[in-house]
Amino acid sequence: MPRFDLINQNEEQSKQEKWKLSKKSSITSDILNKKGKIINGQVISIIGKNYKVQLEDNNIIECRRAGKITSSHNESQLIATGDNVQIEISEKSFDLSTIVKVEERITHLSRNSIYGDKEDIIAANADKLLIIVAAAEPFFNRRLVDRMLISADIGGLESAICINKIDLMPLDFLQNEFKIYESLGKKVFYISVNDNINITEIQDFTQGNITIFSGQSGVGKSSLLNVLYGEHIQRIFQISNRSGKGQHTTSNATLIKLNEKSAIIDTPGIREFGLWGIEPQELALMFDDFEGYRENCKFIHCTHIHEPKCAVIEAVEEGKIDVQRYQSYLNIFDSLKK
Ligand SMILES: Nc1nc2c(ncn2[C@@H]2O[C@H](COP(=O)(O)OP(=O)(O)O)[C@@H](O)[C@H]2O)c(=O)[nH]1
Ligand SMILES: [Mg+2]
Ligand SMILES: [Zn+2]
Repeated sequence: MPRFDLINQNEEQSKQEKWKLSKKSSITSDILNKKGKIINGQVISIIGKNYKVQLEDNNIIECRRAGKITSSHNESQLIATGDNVQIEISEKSFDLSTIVKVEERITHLSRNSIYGDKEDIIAANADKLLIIVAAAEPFFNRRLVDRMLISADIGGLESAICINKIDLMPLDFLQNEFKIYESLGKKVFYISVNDNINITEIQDFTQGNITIFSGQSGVGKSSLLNVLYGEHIQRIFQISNRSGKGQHTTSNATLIKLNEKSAIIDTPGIREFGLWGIEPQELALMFDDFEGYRENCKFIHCTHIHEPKCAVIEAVEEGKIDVQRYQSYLNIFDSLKK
């Protein structure tokens, strides 16, 4: 199977080695000339109060935020994985370098924090969200898929669905379950990591952009990343996960740069996905399949839940709107009221 160009990552590691050495010896690299200067980078992971930042030259440094920081984001969501930042390289030691500015986010994937009613930015500045589910073990949860699709729309991300473990279920059953998403213009990939089916489609999808991989635990996310990008990257994951253990992190998404243009953002297994950034009365507008009906309800402020002469409910009853999509609507509407 063809692999992504991992040379950068290798280079980066050896650069880091050199760099460590440079603290002890007189070996110099480009970065050494940058002490005291401001340079651009991207946050690749957050470990407690520390941020791993990949600099323009691909060096990775671990740093803290400056006491005074320029940003348009609020305090609780000041810095997220994927953020483009400016770093002031410390005169004394690279580890004392600080983030002095966070650039405006182009896109974001966020949810309602599991720690209370606030926004949890999972990742910033990705292009795409790949929602990974399993045909079985665990059986896919379409409620979760619908939530994630909406979250991608809110945050400005292109989204697609990847169904793994198709070796465990009849394909026509799966296609029947997911054809609604194809009719909504979403790409739906049917893959099996175990049987090596359609893996290259995922590779093509991720090529040339930043893609967030997200899904419940057990769906085969690690297996997929492993066949796609090799054990090499897996190792990087494990290292960054290990160092993050036992620390309180609001987001431990990890950005892995594959080449100049492509990166993957790996996210921890998702159990719940509360939506953030949407009001209950806006929700129906996020369901493209309700279009053509939601405008025709008797009441202008129809919530499509209990009102008489609701064109959406009628369409559900007539089988014109997928009943499971409507269930997701009810389910999300209810969660947004709280
Ligand atoms: N039958 C089947 N099992 C798979 C497939 N892909 C992964 N698995 C298995 O699913 C389990 C969970 O996989 P893992 O990659 O750890 O899932 P993650 O929690 O999403 O990272 C492992 O036992 C894998 O061997 C597949 O295509 N078919
Ligand atoms: Mg895993
Ligand atoms: Zn209605």
